[in-house]
Amino acid sequence: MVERKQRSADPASLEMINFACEAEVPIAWDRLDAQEPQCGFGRLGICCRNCTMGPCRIDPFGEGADRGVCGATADTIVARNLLRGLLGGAAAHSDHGRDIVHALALAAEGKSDAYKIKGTVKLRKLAEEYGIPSEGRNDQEVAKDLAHLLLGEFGRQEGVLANVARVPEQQQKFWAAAGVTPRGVDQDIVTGMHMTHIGVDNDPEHLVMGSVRAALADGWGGSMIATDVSDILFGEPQPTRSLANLGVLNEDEVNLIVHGHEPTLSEVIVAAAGDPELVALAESKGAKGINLAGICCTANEILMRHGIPVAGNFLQQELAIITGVVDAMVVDVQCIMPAIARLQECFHTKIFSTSPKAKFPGMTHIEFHEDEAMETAKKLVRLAIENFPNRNASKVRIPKEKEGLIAGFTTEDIFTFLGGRYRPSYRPLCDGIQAGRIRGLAGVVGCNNAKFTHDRYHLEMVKELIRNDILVVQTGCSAIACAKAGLLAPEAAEKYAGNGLQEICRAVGIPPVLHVGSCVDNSRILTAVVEMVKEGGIGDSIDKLPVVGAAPEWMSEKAISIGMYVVASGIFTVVNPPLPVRGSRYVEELLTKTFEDYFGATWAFEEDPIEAAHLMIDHIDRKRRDLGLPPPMYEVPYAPKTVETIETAEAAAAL
Ligand code: BF8
Repeated sequence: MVERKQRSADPASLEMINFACEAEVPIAWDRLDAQEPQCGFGRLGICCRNCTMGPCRIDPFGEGADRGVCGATADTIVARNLLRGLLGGAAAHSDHGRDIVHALALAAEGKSDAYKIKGTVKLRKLAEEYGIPSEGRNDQEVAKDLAHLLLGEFGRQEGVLANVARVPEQQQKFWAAAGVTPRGVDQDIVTGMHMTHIGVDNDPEHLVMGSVRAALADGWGGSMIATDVSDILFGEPQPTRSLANLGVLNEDEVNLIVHGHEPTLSEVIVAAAGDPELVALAESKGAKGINLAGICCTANEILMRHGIPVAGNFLQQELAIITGVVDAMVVDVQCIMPAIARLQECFHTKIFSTSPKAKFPGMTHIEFHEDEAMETAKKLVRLAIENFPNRNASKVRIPKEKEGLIAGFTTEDIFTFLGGRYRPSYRPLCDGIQAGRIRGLAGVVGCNNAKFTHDRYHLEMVKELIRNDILVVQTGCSAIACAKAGLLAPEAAEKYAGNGLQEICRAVGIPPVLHVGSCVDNSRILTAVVEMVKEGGIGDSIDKLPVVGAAPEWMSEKAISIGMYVVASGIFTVVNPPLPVRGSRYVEELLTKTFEDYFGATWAFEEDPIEAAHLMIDHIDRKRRDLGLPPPMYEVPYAPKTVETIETAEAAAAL
């Protein structure tokens, strides 16, 4: 059981958690309590229900059954379950990517009133990369060919994914030797599912390699395509200022929250919310305007491109509604708790599901289709406005917290930024690392998980990394956690970063923690490390770079896929909780040790965020030594204090 005062490191969330308890409104942490004790077999990965001779489970103490009815061992069952979970994540990202390409095709064919091609530079760049003629042709013509080519990557039946050509030579060699070079996005996911069927693949190592291949098809395929095409369709993000946390909700405006993942819907809602007719309608209802905010990765998408404020991350979706001022929440796909539908019984909020793929009992379904995007978006905004007069003033409670941030960094500008406007290259970043002013680079990403103090693990880890002069790049709910704590503001460098990182941040005016987008935008981290390899001087393949990854509060299947493609691309990655593989010592060792021989990188499991940060720092220092780089320019004393725990307890006591 997570004690109430330990439920969140974010004071705004703690306030709303306490409020929910007083109002006897059950939220995620209460439902977690009701689930205790959770299934130990499931946590270890040794429960199989892939056929109706089961469910079977293996006795982890070696006293009971050591095989399922079919004869599958713990090693097989664990590897098979890992693969099934990962495929759910890879499919979610990749299906999202496919939808964005469909929207590009509509824009290219002039069949959409909502989508226009805004990222012309990126369109032309990709056309050149993929060999699509561009000269003398307009954007629509080029985009049509590009959309056709990219849709082919999902259904590709022969050869390997086109984006494998982006991968450094050493990684390509590793993948070829392990037989995991991704072929086609759909193919690698479907083949993976086939492998998990009873009586198909029973070799645990082979099953794990099936996971790697599907994950690479996601990272270098589905997710990377989603990012590239979003940039073409909606424009490449630019560094932009905004605000994060529940305090962005306004009592005197219509509050509309978009929650989920796909920018095809949220981008159009941004446009619709600015429609003068709808703004006038809001005013006629007594509101001062329309306040749009986001939750989860949809928030990140419209934050990156429009500076729309972020109301919160995954574990704040219920808390936002409990403020009593959310007039409508529009959801699409992924990370949407079905529980929010029930909150409509206690609060005036109306929740609309919109995806043909995702319906929720209790929500009103207004289906969104790309070819009538603007019409649907306006309808949803109007419904939010019409619900504004239904607020119950006695139930309104908005936490005051909202923190300033800068977001909107991309592979194209993230480090060229370090070179300044007149010297756009990765050279200054590589120079900074070579000299030891920046010790290395860490990607800290992923979810919240009700089993751990909300946000605490992200904050403690990221603070420890930047204190040790490691530049941090972020996506997803991790980025939102750090934004709420002020780590995405330039001032954070003075307050939290080590001397070397501070010097860099001061010189170029960037925060020590760079927000690069939603979870599909983890592909930006892949393309950034490719640029670092190309620039040279800090390793001629990804596995040699002083670069690490982490997901300190992960919970979704997408995170399994992300972790797997990051590790298999050569980046050491620490996660908490551990993958559900501990029922098989063989599979655990394969992932955390033997992978080094296959991919030059491994997974690591570590619950303590400071210890985890030091695994990452040690790894970076080892890579620096292997490269013959000097030690970090500034020595940083080891100070394992868990700052957030103390702050959380104080915040809880103050309530
Ligand atoms: O895709 S970080 S809780 S919102 S799964 Fe979900 Fe996890 Fe948040 Fe974004 Ni990513």
